[in-house]
Amino acid sequence: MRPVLRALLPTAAAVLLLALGIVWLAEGPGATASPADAPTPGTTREVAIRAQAWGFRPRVVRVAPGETLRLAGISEDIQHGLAINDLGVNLQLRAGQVARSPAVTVNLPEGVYTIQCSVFCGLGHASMKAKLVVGSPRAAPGSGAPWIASLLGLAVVVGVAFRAGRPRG
Ligand SMILES: [Cu+2]
Repeated sequence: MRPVLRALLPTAAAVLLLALGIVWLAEGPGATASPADAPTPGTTREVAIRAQAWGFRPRVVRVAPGETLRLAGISEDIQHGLAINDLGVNLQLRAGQVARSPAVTVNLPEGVYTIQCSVFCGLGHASMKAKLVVGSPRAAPGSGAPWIASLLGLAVVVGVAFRAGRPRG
C-alpha cells in the first residue's frame, strides 16, 4: 500500500465515522418522539418538547392522524416559543417551567408540518424548527440528497488527496 494512502486511511475513516455519528444524532432513535400508529380513542397523549438555543428535542414528533395531543414544552436556557401553526398551538416557554397546551386533535392530512420557535431568541431563531410528522407520509423526493452529497464530497476529498500524494511523472 502506498504510504500516502496508508496515512490517509485513518483520516478518511475518522471523517466517515464522524459523518455517520452526526447523521445518527440527527436521525437516530433519540431524535424522534415515540411513533403512535394506532391512537387509543378518548385518550390524550402528552408530548414533551425541550427547547434550547436554537433547536428542539425531539426534532421529529410523530403522531397518528386523529390523535389527541397535549404539548408540554420547557426551555433549557432563555425564553423561546413553541408554535405549530397548523394546530393552532403557540406556547411561551420559560426556562425551567413546563408550559402545557390545551388538548388538540390532529385533524390534518398525513404530511410533515413545522414546529417553530415563536419568540425571538437571537441569531438562530429563524432556523429553530422541528417537524411534526402526521401518519406515514411518503419520503419527499430528494430527501436522500444530503447523504449522497456528503458521500460524494468525501470521495472527492480523498481522491484529490490521493492524487496530490502521487509522484509526478
Ligand atoms: Cu426563537
